[in-house]
Amino acid sequence: MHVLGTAGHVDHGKSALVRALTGTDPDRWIEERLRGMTLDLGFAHLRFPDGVEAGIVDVPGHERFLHNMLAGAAGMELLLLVVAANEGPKPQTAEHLAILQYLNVRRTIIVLTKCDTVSDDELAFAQELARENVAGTIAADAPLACVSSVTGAGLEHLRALIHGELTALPSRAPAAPAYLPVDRVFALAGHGTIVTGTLMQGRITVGDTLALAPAGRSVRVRGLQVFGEKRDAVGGGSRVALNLPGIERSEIARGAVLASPQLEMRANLDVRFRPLPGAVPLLRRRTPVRAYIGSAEILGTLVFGITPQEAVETAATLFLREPTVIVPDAAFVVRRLSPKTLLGGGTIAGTAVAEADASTEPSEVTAIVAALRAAGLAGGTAAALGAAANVREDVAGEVLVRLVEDGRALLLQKPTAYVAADVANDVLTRVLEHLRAGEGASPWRAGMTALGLARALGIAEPALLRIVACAALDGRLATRAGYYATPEFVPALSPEQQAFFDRAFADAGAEPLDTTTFMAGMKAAEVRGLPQAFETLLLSGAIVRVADALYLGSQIVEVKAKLEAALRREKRITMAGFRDLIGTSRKFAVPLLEWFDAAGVTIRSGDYRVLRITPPRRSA
Ligand SMILES: Nc1nc2c(ncn2[C@@H]2O[C@H](COP(=O)(O)OP(=O)(O)OP(=O)(O)O)[C@@H](O)[C@H]2O)c(=O)[nH]1
Ligand SMILES: [Mg+2]
Repeated sequence: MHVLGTAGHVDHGKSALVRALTGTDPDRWIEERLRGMTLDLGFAHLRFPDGVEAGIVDVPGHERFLHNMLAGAAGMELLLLVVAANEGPKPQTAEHLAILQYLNVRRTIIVLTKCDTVSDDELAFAQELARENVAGTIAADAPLACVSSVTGAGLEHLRALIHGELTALPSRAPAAPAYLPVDRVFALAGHGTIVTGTLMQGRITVGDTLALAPAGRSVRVRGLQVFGEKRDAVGGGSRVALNLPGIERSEIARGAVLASPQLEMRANLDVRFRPLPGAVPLLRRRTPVRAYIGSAEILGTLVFGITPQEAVETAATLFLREPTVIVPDAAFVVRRLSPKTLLGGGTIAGTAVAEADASTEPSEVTAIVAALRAAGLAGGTAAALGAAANVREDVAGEVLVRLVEDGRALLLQKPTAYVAADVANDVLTRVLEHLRAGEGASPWRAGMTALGLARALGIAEPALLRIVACAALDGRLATRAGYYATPEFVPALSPEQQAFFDRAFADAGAEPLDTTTFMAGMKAAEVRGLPQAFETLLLSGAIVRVADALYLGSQIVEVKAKLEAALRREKRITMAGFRDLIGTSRKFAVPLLEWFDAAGVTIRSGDYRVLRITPPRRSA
């Protein structure tokens, strides 16, 4: 479905035209009918016999109500630019056009109204005038219809034009997250709070949970209606009424947004801004503005790096006083605080705009790939990448799973995030190069820690850690006790290092080495890389540290074998029994048995140790 909107100067016959086309008077308020003037947005339903339909948003033409016009303007895709044939284009004809050029209008039809009040010559002149006035605007090449809402003349021709344009409009991104700016809120006795708006993109189904901005709470959709008809689900471009239980009328107002929870609220926005030519002299480096986004008017400040001197697109930041939910590439318009002069508008920079390349992939895949690249090493969840790519979370999830299967994305853990494979691979290539260089220079080292690698490569440790952990899982890196190495790497001690350790243990004989004395000896020895080599021996189990004592791995294996044999024989053993069994002193026996307890070999039971029957813990 699509939304058709009116625009044009006050009293030019917009509402009368809507009534003539649909039978519905868009002027809902008694005050409007009494004054014969539209004050706020009006709505109507246009339906053709073949089922083609559209929602109509009728706007006020009076400049005092421009804020209301702005609240309804963002939803329009097909514009009826209304010009009274007897008056010709007037200030708000131009102002409405200026606003709508920044928004989402795709097609325009120029409608000359009140044709019954002018002569043929005057009508021909009015057509010429209208054409001249829209030159260079979004209405430049628009078809033109002359109608009278009073006599009905020309209405059939206009209907045919509208029908043609509606059927030619592309459907509104169904795979995008739901985004509905609220334009009306009211309470209905027995039903609670009802809100209406134009569903700009995505789908809403009864029972959905949506996030309400700026309130920052979630709401459940109890019921849906499109122009008085109950629906189970609605798609983009529909005029929707939602029944929201548990929300007070006072908690929600025009300008609020109901959106898929994956879309986040933001208050600082990078924008591409194009000023109106006349507004250029009004711009300052920091310009206070009223920003119009969706149906909202939010006060904020537009900040330029370089203040524009011409009416060309420039990058800027829009700081909003209140956050709102935004979809990528959302359109906005800004006015001056006071007087409320229209300054210009543009789009809010999406995180990822897929390049329009010749790729044959579905647009959501290209958009997600672009979002992945933009997210860099930190990557993102399906929800976040989907939000950046303007793709619904579940669709984004499916696309990402396929990208992982195709090797184009990696799924990292803690926290879960998808990262572009080429981004991760670049890092991994650098990691492997760095490791290989280190392994060549100091082959006695067990490897490098993630922190060491992160510092050496100038990459944040959390991001790097998740990449190397993922590479370790699929075997592209080896890891042991927090050290990373190339998969084929086996550490090797230098002959001097090997000699040092051999001598130390040979000197000690059957006794274990005292750690403190050993460390001091290592320091004094002046053999290069000894502490790292020692670490490597500890990691490989060639040396085992038990409390303050150092054993050779082979010694521990021997003691363990004796202990297990004795326990199988005797079922249990005391500390004294163990001491005698291995012929050592109590000083070494106590920590050794505790070490075997911790290693899952033995278990303590009163004064005795018994064999642990449950499968041993991995720490052995
Ligand atoms: N003769 C004639 N009068 C018309 C026609 N269309 C509108 N009018 C009259 O023009 C006046 C203004 O019409 P509206 O439809 O209220 O104008 P509008 O553009 O909606 O005005 P605002 O919403 O206040 O900007 C009314 O008195 C209508 O009856 C038409 O085609 N022919
Ligand atoms: Mg009106």
